[in-house]
This record gives sequence, C-alpha cells and structure tokens, in this order.
Amino acid sequence: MTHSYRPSPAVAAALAEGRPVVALESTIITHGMPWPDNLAMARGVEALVRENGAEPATIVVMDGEIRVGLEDADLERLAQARDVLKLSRADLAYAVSAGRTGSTTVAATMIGAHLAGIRVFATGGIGGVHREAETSFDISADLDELARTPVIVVSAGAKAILDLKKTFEVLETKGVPVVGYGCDELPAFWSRDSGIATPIRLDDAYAIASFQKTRLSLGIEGGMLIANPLPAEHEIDSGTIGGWIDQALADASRAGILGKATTPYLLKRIFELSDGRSLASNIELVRSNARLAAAIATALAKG
Ligand code: PSU
Ligand code: MN
Repeated sequence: MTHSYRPSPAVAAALAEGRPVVALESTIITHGMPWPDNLAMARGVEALVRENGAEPATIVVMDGEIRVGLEDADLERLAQARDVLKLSRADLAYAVSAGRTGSTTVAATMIGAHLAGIRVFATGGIGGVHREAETSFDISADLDELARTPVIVVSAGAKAILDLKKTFEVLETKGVPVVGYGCDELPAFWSRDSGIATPIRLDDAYAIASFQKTRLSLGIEGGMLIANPLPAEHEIDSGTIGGWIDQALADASRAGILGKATTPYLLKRIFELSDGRSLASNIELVRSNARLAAAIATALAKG
C-alpha cells in the first residue's frame, strides 16, 4: 500500500494497535533552537513521551517524503542540517513535489498528524498575530490550521513576541477553543501570566479528551489549543523577558527582517540577549507540554 506519508515502524505499530501517539514538530528543531541543544531537546522530549506511555512521532519532510516518526540517525541529521525549508500549509506540498527537505511548523505538523490519524500534538508555543500586524498583515497560518484540522495542540500559549491579546481574539473569532490547563490566566510562553483571563479552564487530561470528542460528535470541525503554563521554577518574569523582547523587536526592525524569518530571528536574538535563559525555559516548557500531551493521548486512546 502506498501512503502520502511514511510512518516509522514504531509509529505504524502504535497506530495499528490503537496505542497513544503524540505528534511533535520539527521547526522548533531546525529554526527554534541552536545546535546541539536542539538535538538534546528533541531526544529528551521523545524519551519523555515514551516514559509517559505514548509513542512520539516527530513530523518532517525529508527528501520529498512526509515522515511521521524518525529514527535517531534522521533526528540527528535534521538537527544539524542547514538550508532546511520552514513549511506551513502553503508550501508543504511544494516540498513534497520538489523532493525537498523541510521542517514542519505547527500548521504543517497538524496536517501531517491528521493524515496519519494522530489526534494530539505537543509544541512550545504557536505562531499568531505579530505586533503591528495592522500594518504588516503578519498573522501565522497556525491560527487558520487550528480552525480547520482536528488535532489538539498542547502549547505554553502563543509566543510572547506576538500580540497575545490579538492572537486570542482571532482564535475566538475562528471558533478555536483555548483551554487553560489548571490556570485562570493564560500563560505567555516564557512566563506563567499574560494578564488575559482563561476562556475555558480544565484541570485534567480526561476532561480535555472528552471536550474534543464532544466537539467532533457535534460536527464542529477544527482543533483546539491547550495553554499549559510552564513550571514556576523555570519561568522568566514578564518584566525581564519583556525587555529582551522589545530589544529583539527593535533589532529585527532595524535589520529589515520580514515574513518567515521573523520568528526564528527573534528567538535567536532573545537567546543571545538573555545569555541562554530563554532557551532553558523554552526547553522546560516543551517538556511540560509533552508530558501533558502524552496524558491526553492516553485519555483519547481509552475510548
Ligand atoms: N515553539 C517553540 N519554538 C518554535 C516554534 C514553536 O518553542 O520555533 C515554531 C512553530 O513551528 C510555529 C512557528 O509554528 O514557530 C511559528 O512561526 P510563524 O510565526 O512564522 O508562523
Ligand atoms: Mn508570519
């Protein structure tokens, strides 16, 4: 049988047996973190998903093939690769048809996960409405994908480099539920608080699984965003991170950074300005999201 994607043997077996599977993205590896921390993060997160009873499925396009689940050697090759495309809905199929290698953003990872029948996905933070989007029109395709593809995305909210208020407004307009996991205020990626009230609060993985099943049974399409605050001991207070974000945004504007390059540039600049603290928090929040995603996948698999 030919597939539009290639599952690894471990992922294919887990899916065939109805065992819990958690999708993981690859843009965070190629464009979100520096070598070699990116590889250590990716390996660590895969191990954590397994320890929590689920099969990890890192999604990427390699030489024109959508891969769902990677062997360790491929993970290492990806983490070291240069000139990797950053793929979203607009260019996922281009990379396949042209035989290119590209990492998948939240939007493209959701498409790959859904193709393979994976219902939950762990990332760091989604893309969203950039500050001053009223002039740049820069709004991540992640938001539209959440509105149309039925995958639960576990995040620490949207990245705080964005306009968070506008981002959550757009999600509400598009009918995407934003669920605060055990919090009354939505997290802001590197910090636990954003000043924005949680629209829907749920405190356990079973309630989240049941909510998504109910949406599907009512014919309401699309995914949902779970906003999971990072553990308090790893957060950077919003004043401190806010200063580095403002500086990075000013530098980006001076350097004329635009479009797809914006988010990777800002993450790298904040890493430099914070002397690596932003990366340490970023890794911890992804780990926390992977743990929760494994619990949700387990709840979904139980019926
Ligand atoms: N989470 C992280 N680091 C990242 C990303 C998420 O901790 O680099 C990536 C995701 O792939 C997300 C992308 O889809 O950043 C957003 O890119 P853009 O703003 O260009 O849509
Ligand atoms: Mn953009």
